[in-house]
Amino acid sequence: MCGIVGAVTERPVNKILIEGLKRLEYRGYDSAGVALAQEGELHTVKAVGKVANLESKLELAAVKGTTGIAHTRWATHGGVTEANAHPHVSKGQLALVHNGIIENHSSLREALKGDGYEFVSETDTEVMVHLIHQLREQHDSLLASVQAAVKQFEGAYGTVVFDKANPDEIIVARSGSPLVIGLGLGENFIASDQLALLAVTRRFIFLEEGDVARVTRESVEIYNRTGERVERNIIESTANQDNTGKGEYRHYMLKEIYEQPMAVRNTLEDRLDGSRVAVKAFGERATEIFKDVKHVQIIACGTSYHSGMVARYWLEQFAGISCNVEIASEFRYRQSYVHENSLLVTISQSGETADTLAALRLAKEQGYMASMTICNVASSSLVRESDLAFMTKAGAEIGVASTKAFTTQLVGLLMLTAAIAQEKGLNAEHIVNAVKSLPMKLEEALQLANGIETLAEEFADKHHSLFLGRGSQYPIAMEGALKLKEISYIHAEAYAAGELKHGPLALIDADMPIIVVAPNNELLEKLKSNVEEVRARGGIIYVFADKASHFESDNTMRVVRVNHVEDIIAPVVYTIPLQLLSYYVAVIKGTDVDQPRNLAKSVTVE
Ligand code: HGA
Repeated sequence: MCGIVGAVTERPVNKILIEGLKRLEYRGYDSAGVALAQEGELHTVKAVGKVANLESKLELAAVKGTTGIAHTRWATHGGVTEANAHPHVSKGQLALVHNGIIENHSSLREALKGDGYEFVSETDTEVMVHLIHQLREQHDSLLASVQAAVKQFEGAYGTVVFDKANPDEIIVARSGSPLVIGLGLGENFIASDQLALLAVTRRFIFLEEGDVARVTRESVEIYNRTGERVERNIIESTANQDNTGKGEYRHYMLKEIYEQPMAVRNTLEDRLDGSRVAVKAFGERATEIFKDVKHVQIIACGTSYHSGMVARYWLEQFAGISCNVEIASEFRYRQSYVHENSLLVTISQSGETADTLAALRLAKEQGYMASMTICNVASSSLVRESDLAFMTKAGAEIGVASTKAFTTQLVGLLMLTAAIAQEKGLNAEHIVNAVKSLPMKLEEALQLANGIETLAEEFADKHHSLFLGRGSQYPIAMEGALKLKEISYIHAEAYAAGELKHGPLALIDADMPIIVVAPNNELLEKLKSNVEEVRARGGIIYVFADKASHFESDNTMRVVRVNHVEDIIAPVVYTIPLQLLSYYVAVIKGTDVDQPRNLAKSVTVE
């Protein structure tokens, strides 16, 4: 979500800030801005749209500074306008950027207005800078006024602020939104993600919840939520900064679809030991935890939630263990029942998903036997705060619509199923053997691309669509529908095929394409009956079916034949044609495939 970059150096920071914002830009933003301190003056430059717009304006403005903060915004409060873009300024003195939501902004705003503060934006953020400014008069340092201000903020924030009168220091505070300090030589940096700073440093301090820090060129002082001075570990980053090119591909999303066989191969590497899963891939305590676990509670959002839903079928069938799956934003606000010896599993590409992280923190107080995360970013909050972690090795995913992160999450969940089965003395060899064939099966599925591209033309003028699946393919139908709506803006819903007659059948007509995921398994005959129910009502059907499943193309049905795969890995393989379908429909419709409207990657607000 919002990207933050800050720098306190002896050299001009413009390039560092813009370069940092660009590294985060792929996640999808709506506006951007910088504030620079130069010879006692505070300069802010803002622009709606891409970072390149800000870059041009900044060049024209010809302002420079050796201390500066910058921000890319994904609006939560207030429209996409220059006035609402960050940084926000108080009395021409303090400049502040913020990631998160201040929930009590209305009451703070009223009080501050009463005290004579003038508001120029509709954002929740603006109250922060005015309150810090007001408290500055009662405290002897900016640090102390930020420490006092955060006590009044309800909600979530990663925030960075400086005073033009003392540009040698930047104050940062974190609660609910990530912030990292990058350490240089005689210069220091701040960002919402280490990716923004890889061009300037590899040494990072990840702030913890409630931390407030004072960052100068020479020093970093960190105070915890009770105001005590604390030391935090310095982490040497191994993150890769140069996999951001599109190569021969027209879009990142297409590149990432094609990277899936490799991403799965990387995710499996060193994690298998003959026909067993190497349980240590989950962490030191995995064997002990998996032996005792009696229930798995999965928590996730969006695409990750769909991978969790597939895992429920796997865990109950192959590991003989009960499993619930819940959307994080629901789980965190209800009183749920904690089963005996229950393992909490969170799933998130970025490891910073605000709702999922909040759910993990809540669950820690509720008596789960242990927590585990399936995640793609080793330095993320979810990984740091969980007892166990299985790292997917998808590599950087740039397209906002998730592809390779999803399929590698599925691999992680298959490995979890096998590992728990193994530790409970069940035979998991068939799972491991099937998993080993996945990269090849994914390569085969990618060969369907040309046929799907042609098929996609029939969707270009459609406004609604329905995806159907049964069993573990039902969540794959949900993921297919999500992908289509995310990038082509066609309304898409998914149903378990058996549910059709309970309502959605009323929607069927020739303008509503029905996409069916039909591997050759014991549910195929049931699924065929559901397909006939649609045909009888004039629906046009697009079936992704096993070669041996005897669906035939005719004027009401288009069949895409998928090579036979073992049922256990079929959800992973059938994901590929659905991703390709969404991609080609979006290309035909001319949408912004990699940065679809209104969406952002790494969802750090709730
Ligand atoms: N609430 C602030 C910041 C939004 C944000 O963090 N997005 O990721 C605003 O709307 O400006």
